[in-house]
Amino acid sequence: MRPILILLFGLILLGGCKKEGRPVITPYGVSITDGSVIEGNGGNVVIEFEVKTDATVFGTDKVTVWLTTVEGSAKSGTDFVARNNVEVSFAAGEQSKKFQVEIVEDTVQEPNETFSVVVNSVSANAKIVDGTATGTIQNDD
Ligand SMILES: [Ca+2]
Ligand SMILES: [Ca+2]
Repeated sequence: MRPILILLFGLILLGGCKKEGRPVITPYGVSITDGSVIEGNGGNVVIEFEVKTDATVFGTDKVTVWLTTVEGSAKSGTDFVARNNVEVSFAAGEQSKKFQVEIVEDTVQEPNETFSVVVNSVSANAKIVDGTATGTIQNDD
């Protein structure tokens, strides 16, 4: 019986040491920041959103975020290209990722238009801190 107890005690100690080495206490907080772009009249215009974790991803951790575009005054198909449940992952050492949405350029005079990017879900080791970003398409016609 005694060796088993010693083994258990050792494992608990080992576990404690491992935890002390962690600079981060999960869950990681995930947020997404607003984006804006001048519409353009052709070519390949994209609007960029920054997806961030509140701490650099540590060790063997991997943080995964799923993002979807939501129409506002800007409509999918005519103003931007919809993205649905797109996976963005953070590996060790990462804290910031770009999420791009393609813009549909035109030469039509119209007001500035907006749509949203929302965080649908995150991996079990993360939580949503700010899960909605506004994307603004600035008219240039
Ligand atoms: Ca334009
Ligand atoms: Ca326009």
